[in-house]
Amino acid sequence: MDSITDIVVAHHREHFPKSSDCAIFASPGRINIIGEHIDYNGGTVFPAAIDKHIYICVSRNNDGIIRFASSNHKETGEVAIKNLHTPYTQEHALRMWWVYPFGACVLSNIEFESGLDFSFYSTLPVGAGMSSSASITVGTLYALYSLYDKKIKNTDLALQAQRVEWDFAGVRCGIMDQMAIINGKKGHALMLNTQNLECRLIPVDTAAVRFVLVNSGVKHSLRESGYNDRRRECERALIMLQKSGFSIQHLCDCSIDDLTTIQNILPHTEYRRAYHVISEHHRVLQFADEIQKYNLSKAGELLFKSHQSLSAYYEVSIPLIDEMVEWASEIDGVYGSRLMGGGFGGCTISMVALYAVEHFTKTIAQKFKKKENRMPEIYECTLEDGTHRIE
Ligand code: GAF
Repeated sequence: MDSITDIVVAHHREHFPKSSDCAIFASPGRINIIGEHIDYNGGTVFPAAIDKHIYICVSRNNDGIIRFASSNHKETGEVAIKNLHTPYTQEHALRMWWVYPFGACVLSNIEFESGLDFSFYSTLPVGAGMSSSASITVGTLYALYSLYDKKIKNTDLALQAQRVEWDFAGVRCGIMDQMAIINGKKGHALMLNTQNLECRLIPVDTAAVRFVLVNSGVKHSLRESGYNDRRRECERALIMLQKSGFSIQHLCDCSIDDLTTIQNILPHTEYRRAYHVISEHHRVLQFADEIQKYNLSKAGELLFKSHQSLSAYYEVSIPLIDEMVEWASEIDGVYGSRLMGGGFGGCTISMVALYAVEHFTKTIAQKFKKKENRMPEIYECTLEDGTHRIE
């Protein structure tokens, strides 16, 4: 069987037959075990990099052009280096899949002395909530800095990748995905404080549990979903609380005990959003505690609670995902399950005892097929290293 490097190079040569001296990088997707929609509210989150990747192959050309090709898209992209910073090019790129690597080339501020041919070969599903956009952006930046021999701290690279989402894709995402993708470590999750960007690596006992994702098949795109709306609602809630005397900088600075007072201050919608954010932050800290004490059942319960809150208070779930979580809760050996990522579609994440993974997969697939008349994609994930060079 061909190695992944052979496959990636063959794919590159299909698009760029004259290429030589390819450099290859692997950029993982991420799961978020718990801590949803709190990375832009000053919360601590609990994500991990996984074993599904976007492989980035890059070679130099003498044409003064940067080209992009992908195993996921038929159309390719190209931009002359001299036009990289022109508003017209940026406007055009906005509508293309390659807006992310293009934005990375622009924001890296590298002075390109030759053209580059990029190809992306993906084992990471797009639009399933595993953060393919952060993976391709972080991966492209990493490849650029590596090729040009420039040093950059992981945190600065993650912030630059976040900027690409904000300025080029128009999504005001938090920093969780980029930080998880660049800082991931095999067998570990990250406890990431999104206020000071400190990361603690927490070992996860992979001999006892697996994280299994079930894709609802309902395409989630942060560009089109209510993600920015939720962010605005949280900002409004924060300003209202500050005006009524709370000396806080982020919603997550409130404690769970503040919720009673907050209910009397905020209007209905803003209260519900704040309720989710503040209670979710509390759950992350409890989860970290329980998982380190190997209290898997207690840790798992927090995942179910997280889902209830995402569905009822943050209103980012959809009926199919609510049902998928319900099915998971009825299966023996499932510690917890919830919607993962931005929401409005995408995946569920379930924490499943190792012995029960096969049974879980079969049962969920049957129920899903019966309901939707199609088979779901199911991904068992291991926790892996962050973006790195493989050749
Ligand atoms: C998406 C965003 F990109 C993250 O920053 C985060 O807010 C997540 O949705 C929700 O927790 O993945």
